[in-house]
Parts: sequence; C-alpha cells; structure tokens
Amino acid sequence: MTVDEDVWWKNVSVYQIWPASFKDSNGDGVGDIPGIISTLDYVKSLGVDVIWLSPMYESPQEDMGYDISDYQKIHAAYGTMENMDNLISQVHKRGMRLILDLVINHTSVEHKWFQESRSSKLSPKRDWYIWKPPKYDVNGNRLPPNNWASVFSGSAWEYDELTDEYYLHIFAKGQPDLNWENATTRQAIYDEAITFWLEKGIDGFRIDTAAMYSKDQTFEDVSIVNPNCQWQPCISMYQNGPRIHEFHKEMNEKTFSRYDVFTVGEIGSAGVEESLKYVSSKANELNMMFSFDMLGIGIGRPPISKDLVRFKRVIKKNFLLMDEGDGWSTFYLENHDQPRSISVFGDDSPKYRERSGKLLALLQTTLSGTLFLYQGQEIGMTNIPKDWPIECYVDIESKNYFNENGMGSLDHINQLARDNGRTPVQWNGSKNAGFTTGEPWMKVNDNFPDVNVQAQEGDPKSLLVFWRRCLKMRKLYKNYFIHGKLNIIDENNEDVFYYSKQSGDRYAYVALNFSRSRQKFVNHSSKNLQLLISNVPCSDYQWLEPFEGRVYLNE
Ligand code: ISL
Repeated sequence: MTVDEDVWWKNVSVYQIWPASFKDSNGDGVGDIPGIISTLDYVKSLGVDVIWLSPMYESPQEDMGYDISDYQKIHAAYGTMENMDNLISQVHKRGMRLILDLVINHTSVEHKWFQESRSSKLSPKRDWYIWKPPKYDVNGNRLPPNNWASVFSGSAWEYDELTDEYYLHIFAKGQPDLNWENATTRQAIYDEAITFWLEKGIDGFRIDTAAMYSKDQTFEDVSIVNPNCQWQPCISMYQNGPRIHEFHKEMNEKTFSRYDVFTVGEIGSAGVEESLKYVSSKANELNMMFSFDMLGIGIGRPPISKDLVRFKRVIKKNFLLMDEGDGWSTFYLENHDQPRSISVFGDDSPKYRERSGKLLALLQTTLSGTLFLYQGQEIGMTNIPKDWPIECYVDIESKNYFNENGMGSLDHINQLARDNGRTPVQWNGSKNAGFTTGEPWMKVNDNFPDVNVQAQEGDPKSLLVFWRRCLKMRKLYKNYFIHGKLNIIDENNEDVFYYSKQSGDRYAYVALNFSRSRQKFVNHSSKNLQLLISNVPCSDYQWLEPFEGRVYLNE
C-alpha cells in the first residue's frame, strides 16, 4: 500500500451508538446520555477504540435527530450539555475517542436560521435556504417549482403561504436544505456546528449526506422514470454536484485540518474515480467514506449465496480506493438506516443465527478499511419479526411508504425498513430486555430472551465473545487484516468466499462458506496453512460446514 499505515484512524475499530435505543437511565422509555455513560466499560471491553454517536442535538425528532433545531443544545430526552461534557471526558478517560454526527445538508424547520429565513423575502437569512416561486399550470393551479421527489416520498418542495414561495427539502418537510452557495451560510455552519464541538475536544465527525450539498443550480425538471408518479427521483441534481469538492476542501481547511481528528463522509453512490476525489490523501477533503454499493445485496433471499459474486465485486471496488488509489475506506455491514446483517447476509433462524453472525464477524475483521460495528451487531440482533403489524414501525420512511403503497407493502417494509436496526438494544432477559424500566418508545424484538448481552457474557462460545476475539486478532495481525493486499480467489464461486490478505511475501488465507450446504474446502495456496480462528470447532478439514468460516496464516 502506498498509504501511511501508521495514521491512527486507519487502525481503529468504531462502535456506533444510536441514542434513542441504546440504554435508558431514567425510565422514560428513551435511551439517554447517562445511559450511554453507564455502559462505557462494556463498550471498551469489546475492543473498540472510537464511539460514533448519532445525533443527540436538540431536535423535534421528525427524523430521529437528523433534523436539528440547535447545533449547540442537547435533545432534552437525551440529557443536558453537562451530561455531554461528562460523556466526552468519560470516553477519553477510558482511552477511547468520540466522534459525532454532522448533519449540515439541512436543519430542522424549527432552527432559528430557518425561522428567520421564512419570515420575509427581505430577511438577511432568506438566501440561507433554497426558496423558489411557484409554477402555475394552464388552468392557473399552483405547482412546485419542478418535479423533484423527496427521498421520503411526495414532492421535494413545500409551499409556505407567508411569502408565497416553496422551500426545498430533499428529505422530510421538516428538513429544509441549506443553501451552500452562500458563503456566509457556510461559515456559520463551520463555526456553529463544527468548531464549537472540536473546541470541546471531540475526535471527529461522521458527516451525514456528505455528497449532497452542491445542487444543480438550474433547478430544472428531471426526466421521468416513473410515469405513474408526479414526482421523480432527482439524485442526479444533487449527488456529487458541481461545487461539492470545492465545499469539502474549504470545510476541511477551515475546520478539521486544524485539529487531530478524522472525518468519515456518508457518500452513497460514487465510482472509484469520484470516490478518490473525496478520500485521496492528496485531496484534503475527507479521511474515509461510506458507500452504499452493498445495499440491496442479499435482501429478500437469505442466505446470500446467489448474490455472493456481486458482493465480492463490491468489496473489490472498495479495496481499490486503498490499494490502487492513495485513499482510505471503511467496512460496515450495519447502521441505523439498514436492516440487520444476519437477516440480510446470513440466516437469522435459531439454527444458523449465531454461526452466520460469526461468519460475518470473520469477514468484517479480516478486510481492510476502518471497521464500523453497530450497536447490537455484536450480539447478533436480527430484523423485526415478520408478524409485527405496521403500528410497530415508527420510522417516517416506513410510515410514508406504507401510506403510499398499502397493506401489500408490509413484507417489503419488513425486509428493508430502517426500523429493523432501531429496536432497543437487548441487554438481558428481564422485562424490556433491560433497556428501560419504563415503557420503551419502540417495541423490543421478541427474541430478547435468547439474544442478549448478559446471556452471551456468560457463554464462552457466544457471538459476543467471538467478536471480542476477532477484534483483538484484527489488531494483532494488522499488517494482514487492516493493511494487507486483498486477493480474491475463485471469484465466480457462488457459495464460498476465498481470499488472501497479503503482507510482503506472507499472507492470511480466508475461506467463508456463505451457503446453507456443506462445501468442499480448497487450499488455493501452495503452502501449509495454520488455523488462526474458525467459527465451527473441530470440523473436517476437507469440508466447510454451512456458514463455516476459517482464517489461516501461511507462515
Ligand atoms: O436510509 C435511506 C434509505 O432507507 C437513505 O436514503 C438515507 O436517507 C440516506 O442514506 C441519508 O441518510 C442520512 O441522512 C438522512 C437520515 O434520515 C438518515 O438517518 C441518515 O443516515 C437525512 O438526514
């Protein structure tokens, strides 16, 4: 690799905490910051180095905190600024680091900037958001300025009677897009949302929707891809837009580069060349990125076997950013926007849940890129049971989707909904899984008596204990697993994922059976292999059991 292997943020493992569902300390049914503080020894014990905390800022919670009304206040249900200062120091005291979510494509409608902006066309902050006059059809009916659809359904424009104009909201109505063309707005974002927190000593940011700030300024209609809908997907008008790299360079220069911190941008879709513009070490934009290439693979047909070849290609592309480019990347299988990985890439039936979870742990801890683990993933939390009615889904995206598509869409929602990753963390087998002593804001997954932290702590064969071993192994052999060159072997094999991670003339050899059937084990290396770790003890060397994974060293 041409990259500097010793940069600290390449070697860390990150644990994501989504506050509403992590741990409630005061019995109001909502997770909170004191609850997080009470679990820090547990988090540290996993072997992770950094915590990424999803939005804990003041917010009306139309989109679970991704609609911020004040960057410098804490959402009351989560606690106070004093609690937050305490969290920062308690995390540091344990030798870990803390990064926050940076949501600056949009604010909440309740943010004072928006309140001022909407108050009058003459407001000095009018231009801080994107306002356009209505269009009228031949019959004089008022229409939005163009046919762009919001990500969360309906038009991307909302009419405001007060000034007879529409504002743009790529996400919910309560999330108006900031106007990044305005340099004063950008500086206010840097000062209020970024530098304020860097000065408090946090260690970086996960940057929300980081490819979306630069909109195509023509604001023209997009071509019609869904003839039955009035509003059309408009990603081409904002994704990797004309000034996006200029904005990132400026933001980095004026904020992050002045501190010892790292940034990870939620980029979504971008080819290798475009991705490198963000994460090449020469670009001075972001340190690493999340791509969405993996989304959709495996969904609806567990196990992943038939999609395994696609899965391998995505992993190979991700690796190109680090190997042939001079950039860095991430590897994640879950976050708060995704269904649970065992349900998508493994098999969540009681028979294979634990084993396929361990297989995914082996995959994740042997691939390069900064590792991101999501709350509950370490104990194998799974998707929402198929028989839950729509009332149990609370996310704005699921609710809007159901309202537009009706009862027939429930199956689809069950597979894809963000709610799957948002059920409360299962701490023990007592009422509400030990998440709260009150009424949980979101229903706890029915499998908590079997799947919980306490039960797994006491079982040396558990997934939790296995994750700890894997995370330790990743660090111990970081020359292979974090920095080694990836060679995918037998790429068209639809059942087994074989690869090596090479460091100099030595390598680790990995064999992962993603199918529900036994597969012949093939040693593609010319040398003797020494088993480092596997998820099926004492299996037959010649065969890989269903969902068996093994990691060997060749030394
Ligand atoms: O979650 C998605 C689809 O299910 C994505 O389209 C998602 O909206 C997109 O990845 C942007 O996500 C981020 O910004 C959103 C917020 O709702 C997500 O939770 C956040 O991760 C708006 O701030």
